[in-house]
This record gives sequence, C-alpha cells and structure tokens, in this order.
Amino acid sequence: MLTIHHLEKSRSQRILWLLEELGVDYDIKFYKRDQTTSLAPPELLAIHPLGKSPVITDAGVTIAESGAIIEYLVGKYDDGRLLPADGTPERLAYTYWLHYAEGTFMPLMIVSLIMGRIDTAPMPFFVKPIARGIVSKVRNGYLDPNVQRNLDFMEASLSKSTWFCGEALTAADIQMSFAVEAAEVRTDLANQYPNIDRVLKQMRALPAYQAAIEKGGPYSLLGA
Ligand SMILES: N[C@@H](CCC(=O)N[C@@H](CS)C(=O)NCC(=O)O)C(=O)O
Repeated sequence: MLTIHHLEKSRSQRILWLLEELGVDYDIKFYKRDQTTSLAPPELLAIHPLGKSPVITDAGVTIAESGAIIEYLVGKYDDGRLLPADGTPERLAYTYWLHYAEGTFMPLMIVSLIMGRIDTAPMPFFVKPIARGIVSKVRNGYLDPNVQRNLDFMEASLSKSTWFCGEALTAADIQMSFAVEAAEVRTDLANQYPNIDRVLKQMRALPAYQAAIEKGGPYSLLGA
C-alpha cells in the first residue's frame, strides 16, 4: 500500500489532498516537528537522505519532492481529470505552475521566515541593531519587492480564470495551494489580492481538501 510520510503542518498536506482527489488507498505515517526549531525529526532521514516531507513510498519506490510526487501520482492514478490534455495552453500553464510553486515562490517564503526568525531571536543588545539593519536591507532591497511582484503576477493570472490553469481544477492548483497558504500568513489577501483569496476559498470548499485536513491533523503554517 502507498505510504505518505506526513510531517505535521507542512507541504505534505497538499499530497494528502491530491490522494483524496485521486481516491487512492493510502497509509499515513505521522511525524512531529521539533518544538523549538520546527525542523523535521531525524526519523525522516531514514526514509530519504534529505529528511524532508513530503515523501511517499509506493510499490517499492521512495519519492521525494512535491512536484515529483505529484507527477508520479497523477501519471499512475489520475484518469485525466487533474492533468490538462497534452499540447493545450492549459497543459503549458500546468507545467509552469507545478514548477513555479517550489522553484520561484516558496524560496521567497523561506527567506521571509528566516528574516522573521532573525528579527525575533534573542541576542546581545549591541548586536540587535546590526541584525535588524541586515534584516531590513534584505526585506526592503530584495524580499518585499519580489514577494509583491509575485503576488501581483498570481493575482493578474487568477483574474483571467477560475483556477491557475483555466476553468478546471488541476494538480498544479494542489501544488500551488501551499504557496497561496504561505502567502496568506503574511498578506491581507482578501483586501489586496481578491482573486488569490477567491481561489484559496474555492480550494478549502472542496470535499477532498477537507477530507485531507481531517486525516492530516491540525494544519496551520509557520508565520513571518
Ligand atoms: N521543495 C521541497 C521542500 C520540502 C520541505 O522543505 N519540506 C518541509 C516541510 S514544509 C520540511 O520537511 N521541513 C522540515 C525540515 O526542514 O527539517 C518539496 O516541495 O517537497
């Protein structure tokens, strides 16, 4: 049976959603984050050398990396519902958003998380202004303008269609769900990005999304 190695409050939540959409039977192995560092426990290193989640094992193979897992699951279990037809504009959009989520947007969210951690880390009083200065330079000179440009881009794309790749839900929307949820933690989506907010609400209204939340346990994203 397919097993998903599920780290609490993590990207593997979207793989649970995909498995629910596909109607595949699966087992969940749960992993808890370290209370202080939020990092994954060492047991995940026994599953894959990078020790991150999501990871799945299926029919004797172990697959890591959300995009690769999604391609594998869609290729093996989808009946054509979550993958646009080859050669269509929707398929090109599908490939784009599938890679964009982890290739472009999530690194910005990780930098944002790290800057937030530095900002609030305990440190000697005389180091604080230096640390704050570096954080503010990174935020003003790089992070904030890039996050805004990316959110503007997503907003403009979603103003033209119901989902990221057109009128139907695809597995690329499922991949993008974590990116949009990460953005939600840092941004007033409802007021600033109404189309991103709309798509997030559409996702959360889907029975398979809700079933995945029920199976995956409490779900909230790390802030900053
Ligand atoms: N690009 C990878 C990222 C994997 C990743 O960083 N997963 C996070 C969970 S959201 C993780 O395992 N964090 C715990 C840690 O780094 O120890 C993917 O999409 O699968």
